[in-house]
Amino acid sequence: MSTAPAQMRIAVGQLPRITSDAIAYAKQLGVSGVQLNTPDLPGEHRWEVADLRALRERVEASGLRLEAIENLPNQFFEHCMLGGSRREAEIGHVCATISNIGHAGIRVLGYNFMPGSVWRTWMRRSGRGDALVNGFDLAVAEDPKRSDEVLIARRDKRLHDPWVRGAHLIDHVEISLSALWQNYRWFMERVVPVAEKAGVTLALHPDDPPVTVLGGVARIFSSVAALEEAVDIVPSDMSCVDLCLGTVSEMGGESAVLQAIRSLGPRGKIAYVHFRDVRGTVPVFEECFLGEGNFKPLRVMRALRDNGFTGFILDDHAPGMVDDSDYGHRGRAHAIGYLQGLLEAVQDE
Ligand SMILES: [Mn+2]
Repeated sequence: MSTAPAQMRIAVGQLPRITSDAIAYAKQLGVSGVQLNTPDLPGEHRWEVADLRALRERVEASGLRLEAIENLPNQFFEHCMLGGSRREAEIGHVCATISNIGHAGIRVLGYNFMPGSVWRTWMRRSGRGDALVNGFDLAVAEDPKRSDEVLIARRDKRLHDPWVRGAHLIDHVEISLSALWQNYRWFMERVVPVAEKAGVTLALHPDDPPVTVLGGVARIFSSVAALEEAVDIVPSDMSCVDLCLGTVSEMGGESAVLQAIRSLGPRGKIAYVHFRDVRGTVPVFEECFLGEGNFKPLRVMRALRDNGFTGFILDDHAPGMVDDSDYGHRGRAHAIGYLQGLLEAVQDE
């Protein structure tokens, strides 16, 4: 296992599995690493060290670095989030999984604490030059007559399409902000000591969209202040954020993005960065190409450099271009190239 280079770098990410094509794509783009999102591994309740180690070894055999795994399957910890009857059993499996990730030589686990998941109210609207972009309008999300227009991300390998249509399809659970904060504290009190022992950095993704409730389910990480509170709830060097610039831009545009970097960066609390942007802020926003959103990408890359960030950066998502794949190879290649140019520029200044 190699140690992480202590400087900003780019990774290809949000891959569901390591294939020869995924490795070739990353190598063709000239990045140094890859990140996997909810990898397709055996296990209904937890992941085992042999499977995790095989992932890392396959990536490293190609000369790349496995930077992080992002997201455990929702069913691994949904009772932990909601305070359900199975949470004691789940937390044992989650702690074992974090320990196994460390034993496998993987140093970062991205996670979220969003029982209500990611919501959008359109997926394929015309962006620049008719590129396909998704977006969100709170008025649609809150209108029971328009619940068919809502699309909710489901990280469930049994589903072919990760987006499920219909706000009315979510389970009829309701949870308040204060109960969710209590559950988050309960969760962190148990996982942080395990992460410390395992040498695994936990990286919290903010709630996307960043609104305080959707469908009766609270969303606690919807502001920069909430992210600051999260990393201190159980103080530890291993408790950090996956700073999704797109989500923070949805909160408050460039000023929110710069505020988050200036507050969390110097404390070493930004484990890695999702570098994407939107136009508009809640209640209405739409994803877009870098350079046409709320923030100036060069200004933000400089802020990352100047505030002590030394982790990896990925594109997260990108608009769908002509003849693009489901993964978005074309839109992502544009974003990665854009980021590589910015990074070279700010590292040379
Ligand atoms: Mn993100």
